[in-house]
Amino acid sequence: MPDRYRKQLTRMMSQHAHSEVVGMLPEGNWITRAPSLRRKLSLIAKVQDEAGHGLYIYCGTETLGVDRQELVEQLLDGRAKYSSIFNYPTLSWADMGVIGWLVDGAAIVNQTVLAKASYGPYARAMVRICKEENFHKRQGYEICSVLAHGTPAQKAMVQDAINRFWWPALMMFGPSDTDSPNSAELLRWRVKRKTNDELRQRFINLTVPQAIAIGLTIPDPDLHLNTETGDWAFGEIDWSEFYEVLKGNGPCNRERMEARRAAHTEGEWVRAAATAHAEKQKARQSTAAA
Ligand code: BYC
Repeated sequence: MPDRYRKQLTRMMSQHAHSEVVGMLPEGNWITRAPSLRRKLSLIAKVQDEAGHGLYIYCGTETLGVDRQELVEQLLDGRAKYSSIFNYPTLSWADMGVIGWLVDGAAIVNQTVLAKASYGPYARAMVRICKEENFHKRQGYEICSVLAHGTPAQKAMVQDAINRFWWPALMMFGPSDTDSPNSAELLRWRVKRKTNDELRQRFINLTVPQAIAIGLTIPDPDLHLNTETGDWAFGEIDWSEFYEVLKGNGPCNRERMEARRAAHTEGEWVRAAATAHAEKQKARQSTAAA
């Protein structure tokens, strides 16, 4: 395997795994405040799924000969990135709907293509992850639809959530193609099969009609259908905000990293117990084999 291929995959897959794990925090914040038992069950299941996604992808990176502990340390000491979207706060229950609809929706658009990536362990993880993300997206859209057809206050709450999450969701696809240093190499190796801008446009084309269907407004005065191409043309993305979030200056970067570090420290005994158990099993197996 070429060294650069291994390096690029390790970078991308580890960032992806970290995103799934950090991505549990904004939604975990609402589990105790879900408005009904049914909503609480779905939200718990969704957050648990995200943990599972992180684990599948960390396992995938191990097939590249990378130590998972090293990757986790890179996240905890700030050397590794995770998706910018998770540095925004979740201020209302409607945010749970909008995250499922827009954030998982964006993830599906990106990951359906990654399911055809040239590296088998990553591609195969994406197949299962996309199936689960589909459930997440539907439950999110259903929450939005119920609120959009609810009282004026509920409708205002879900509109406010879209207003806050729309632009950060578009930023999930990464910088525009002219400013994406990794794309050319990843496309050449067929890890990526579509560019950042192509996937962003696909997401917008899919999502705008969904917003219209439930009577919600996309917060972009420049949004209009280009009848020649069939694409929804959209306004300028504020890339300075994107790069500030990447530098650690988003609204919740510090809080997210503090939460991850605390969870890592508090989970030390679990890792020690699991290691001791694995060693015992190994010793038992070698005694039985002797
Ligand atoms: N946030 O050259 P580029 C989920 C970085 S979780 C932060 O275009 P590339 C979910 C990029 O890493 C979904 N950083 O990069 C979980 C690079 O930095 P380095 C997460 C970003 O790799 C819980 C630099 O900017 N999905 O679904 O060609 C609840 C230049 O960019 C971002 C994945 O991770 C960003 N948004 O393309 C709900 C998918 N964008 O490493 C949902 C897998 C860019 O050179 N990853 N950067 O220092 C990918 O598809 C690609 O890595 C990206 C970026 C499209 C994200």
